[in-house]
Amino acid sequence: MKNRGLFLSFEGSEGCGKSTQIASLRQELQSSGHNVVVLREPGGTPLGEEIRHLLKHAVSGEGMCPESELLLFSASRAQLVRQVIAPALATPGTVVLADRFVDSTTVYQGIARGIPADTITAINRLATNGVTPDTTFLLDLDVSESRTRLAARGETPDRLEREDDGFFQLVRNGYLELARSEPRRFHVLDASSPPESVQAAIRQHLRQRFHGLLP
Ligand code: Z5A
Repeated sequence: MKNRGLFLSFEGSEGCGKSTQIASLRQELQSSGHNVVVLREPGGTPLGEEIRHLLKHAVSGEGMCPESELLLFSASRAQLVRQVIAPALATPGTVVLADRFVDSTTVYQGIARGIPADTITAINRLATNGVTPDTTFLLDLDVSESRTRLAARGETPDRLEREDDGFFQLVRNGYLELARSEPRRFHVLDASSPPESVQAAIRQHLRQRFHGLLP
């Protein structure tokens, strides 16, 4: 492992299994003696959690324009990077597991909402302050399976979950395109296979890429 912490992010469409995989990886890393920090976006700080509410559930968020949405996701991230992620990565042996990071903005606000790429790049740079995941796992899932998993929860869909299938197809294609453009950082997994198979593929990749991280 390197002379600083390790940053792993998990991306994909709704219900693709990020939280499930992060929970099991967290346990395994802790059992191997690592200090593990688990985060979600938007959120992960007191300010970020309030922004999360505005973005997902608040009545005042209905009708939000794409530019406000971009800036709110990015404000949450700017705070998270400076308050939590950068300090955690300054400690060797720490592993940060992020349930979504900057690639979500590139795909949802950039590709799916259609905000120009140069604007997205500039805002992403400001928010992340140059902090980039060492590896990003993309859990690829088709739109109908994603819908089925969300429906099985029986919860009222939030503002973003109410977008139509066309929006989520753009999200899926956008992620796959982004992964193709950064093959060294992204590792794409078939999220429709059983959780244990996804878990095994994640472990195998981490063992190959980061010697000594897992037994
Ligand atoms: N968003 C954005 O637009 N821009 C940004 O910059 C950021 C985010 C950061 C955040 O939603 C929303 O914000 C999201 C993107 C947008 N919007 N949408 N739509 P969130 O944080 O509330 O939720 P999420 O990240 O979209 O996903 P999730 O609901 O938390 O799901 P998940 O963590 O990926 O999946 P899970 O909870 O582990 O699993 C879902 C279900 O599937 C559960 O019942 C599991 O038991 C089951 N599961 C898990 N794995 C499997 C496998 N392998 N097979 C079968 N069933 C499985």
